Amino acid sequence: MLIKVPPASACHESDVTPQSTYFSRRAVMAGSAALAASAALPAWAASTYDGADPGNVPEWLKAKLGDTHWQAVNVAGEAITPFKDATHYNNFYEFGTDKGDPAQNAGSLKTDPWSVMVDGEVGKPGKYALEDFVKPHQLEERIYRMRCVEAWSMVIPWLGIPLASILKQVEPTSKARYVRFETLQDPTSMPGQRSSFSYIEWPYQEGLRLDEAMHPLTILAVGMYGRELPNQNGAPLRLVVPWKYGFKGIKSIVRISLVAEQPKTTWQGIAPTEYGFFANVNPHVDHPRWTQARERRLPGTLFAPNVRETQMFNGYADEVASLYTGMDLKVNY
Ligand SMILES: Nc1nc2c(c(=O)[nH]1)N[C@H]1C(S)=C(S)[C@@H](COP(=O)(O)O)O[C@H]1N2
Ligand SMILES: [Mo]
Repeated sequence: MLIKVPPASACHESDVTPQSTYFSRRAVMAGSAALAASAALPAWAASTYDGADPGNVPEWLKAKLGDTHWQAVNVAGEAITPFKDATHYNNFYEFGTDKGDPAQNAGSLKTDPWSVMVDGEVGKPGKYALEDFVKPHQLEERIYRMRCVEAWSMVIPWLGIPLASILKQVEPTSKARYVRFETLQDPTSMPGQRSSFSYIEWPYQEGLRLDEAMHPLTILAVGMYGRELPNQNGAPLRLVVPWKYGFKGIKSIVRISLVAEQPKTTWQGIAPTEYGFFANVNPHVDHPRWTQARERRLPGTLFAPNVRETQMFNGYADEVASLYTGMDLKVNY
C-alpha cells in the first residue's frame, strides 16, 4: 500500500458473480427445499456459504462450531463477498506483495500446533496452546464490512471471540493501557520475510488502545465463512477491528502483550505521515495520496467497479464514536 495506488481496473474479479450468494442459516431453515439440503450437511461444513471450501477443520474447532452463536452481528442489505474473492485478493506481505500471492504461497504456513505468548501487564502471562486459549469461549459469527486503506472493501462473515473475553481471562493489570500484537516470524515458511523487501521490519506488529481492544465489536477470528481461517487470511488467529482500516487486522498472531505505552506499529514505522496508530475509517480524512471518501466494493469489474461512499467509522459510528470524543481525528489519523 505504500508503493502504489491500485487503479480501478486492478479489480478484475469479473469471473465471480457479484449478486448475493449469501443465504443466512435462518433463511435456509425457513425454505423447506433448502432445509432438506442443509440438514444433510454437518454444521461445520460451511453449507450456508456458496462456493466456500469447507477446509480441513481441526477437531476442536469442529466441536465448537456446533454451539456457535451464528450471525451475532450482521450487515443489513449488503451482500457477503464471495469466498473466492475474500481468499484470492489479499494483503499478507509475508507471502508477497501482489494480491494473489498469499493464496498462492501461504500453504507453507504451518498452523498446527500453534501457541500464543501472552505477556506484559497481565496477571496470567504464559504461552497458551491455541485450542486451550479459545476453548473456554463461545464462538460468534460476525458479519463485518472490511475497508482497506487502499480504498477497496468487502463484507466478510468472521468466526471469532470478542478480544475482551480473552483479555479478561489473562487479567490485565492496572498499568495496562494498550495491547500490542505480533505476527509469526518464520522466514522458512514466509518468503516475504527473506526477500529483499527490507523496508518492513519483521515481524508485523499492531496495537490498540485498551478501550478499543475491549470494545465488543473487536474480535479475534479463528474462522470465516463457517470454517477455519484459510492461511492467506491469517490462520489460525487474526485480529478484526471493523471500524479501522484493514491493516490493523494483524494476521497469524503469536504474541499479545499488555503494555503501558502506545506500541509502534509496522505501517507507522514505514510511513508515519500516511498510516497512523488509530487508522479509523474516515471519509473526511484523506490519505496524503488519495481520497478516502469512496471505496470499491469487491467484487467489481473494470466497467462496473461498484464504487460506494465510505462511511464514518466504516458504518460503526453508533457503536464506536464515543471512544474518540474530544479527539481531533485529523491529527489522530
Ligand atoms: N501479518 C500481517 N497482517 C496483515 C497484513 C500483512 O501484510 N501482514 N496486511 C493487512 C492489510 S493491509 C489488510 S487490508 C488485511 C487484509 O486481510 P484479508 O487478506 O484477510 O482481506 O490484513 C492485514 N493484516
Ligand atoms: Mo490494507
